[in-house]
Amino acid sequence: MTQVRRESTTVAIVGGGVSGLTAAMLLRRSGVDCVVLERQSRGHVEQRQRAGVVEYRGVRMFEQWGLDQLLGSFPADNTLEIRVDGETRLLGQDAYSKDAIGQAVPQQVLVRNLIAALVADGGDLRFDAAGVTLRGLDGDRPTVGYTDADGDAREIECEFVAGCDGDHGVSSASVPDGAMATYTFEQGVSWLTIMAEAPPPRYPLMAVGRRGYAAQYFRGPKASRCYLQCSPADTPADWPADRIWAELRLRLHRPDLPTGPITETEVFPLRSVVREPMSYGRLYLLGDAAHVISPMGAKGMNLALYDAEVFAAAVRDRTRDGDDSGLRAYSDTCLARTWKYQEWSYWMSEMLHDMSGASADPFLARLARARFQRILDSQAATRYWAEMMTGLG
Ligand code: FAS
Repeated sequence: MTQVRRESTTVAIVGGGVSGLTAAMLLRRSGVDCVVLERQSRGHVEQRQRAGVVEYRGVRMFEQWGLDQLLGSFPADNTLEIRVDGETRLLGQDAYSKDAIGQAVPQQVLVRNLIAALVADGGDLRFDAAGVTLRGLDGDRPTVGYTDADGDAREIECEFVAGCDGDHGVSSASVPDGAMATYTFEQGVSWLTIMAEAPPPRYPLMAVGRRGYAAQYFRGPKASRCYLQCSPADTPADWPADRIWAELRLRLHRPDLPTGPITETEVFPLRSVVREPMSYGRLYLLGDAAHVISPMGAKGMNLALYDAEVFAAAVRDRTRDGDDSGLRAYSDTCLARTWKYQEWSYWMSEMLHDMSGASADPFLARLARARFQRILDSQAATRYWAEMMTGLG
């Protein structure tokens, strides 16, 4: 009979990505015990490249919790360059406020810094945790079972479970049928996503035109994340390096575009998912476990950071003051923000793709250009755009 090692804590966190690690850091800062279970190795999690911008609201959050050193010293993210048929237009977030400046922070760097800070602080992070199972979520003391890196069966009894394990994780799958609604939207557009050891542009760069949408962003002094709108039927094999650079030069209108080794390519369909409510019994879903958003507005990581702060503050108030109002409001609070940014990302994505001919309807293409022109011409529209970019919307 397999011996199960049992223990208990206040919060069991499933998933050691940006939402799980941030929640763990804020909980520890609040004096709340927690254990993080991550199925991948530390090395894998620390090198996985994803998002690249922490919006102003997120920068301010790290400052308020005395953790701003975890953001590193990367450049401010204040201005976006959009090239429309090769013509440059600059959009500044200072249209909303001169001080509300975000920061370019490669997600894997923030993850690495969070792990190092948690370990240094005595945090309980367990990598290579296999076969995680959740039981008793509708009771007062749920348990999380898993097999540790040595192959031993373990069980953690806790007060709350934070499901931070992404869109395909075990947490959302552990919610009984009918207890949660899942809203999905397939945008019908796919992107080739490229990581390259090539110098980034001066400003985050998007380009629209008849060849399709393209973008290039900072991911390090010598690293760029690029996107190329492509056919949903495409695979990375259809995009050898020469073709990628040739297409980027054309769409970004940068004939002198410096190139470099391409380290990663993937074709993914733009899709959005929202799970409602974002909690079930003692299980709370954070980040991509609750919502997936198109990378167009750079809000994926930022929504995950927001959920982590709302959850940590709610658990702190419950364990310290016996006040569970934050936990009861957790789902509504985070869903209100999630839908607001889903709507904004859809608005941006529809506009920029229709300007690039994604919709075969020339009337819609002109509507999209009129919408973009309004952002440039109308102070109110520029201010709305900047407000959403800062995350203060
Ligand atoms: P994560 O997916 O980051 O972390 C979940 C963690 O849970 C993972 O470490 C996983 O290994 C672990 N896990 C899963 N199942 C488990 C189990 N059963 N047991 C234990 N652990 C388990 N957003 C942008 O804004 N801009 C971008 O450019 C951008 N690029 C992206 C590129 C890709 C390929 C992807 C997938 C997402 C991208 N995003 C981007 C969105 C991204 O930033 C997510 O929103 C963000 O990673 C969400 O963070 P988490 O919720 O922590 O989920």
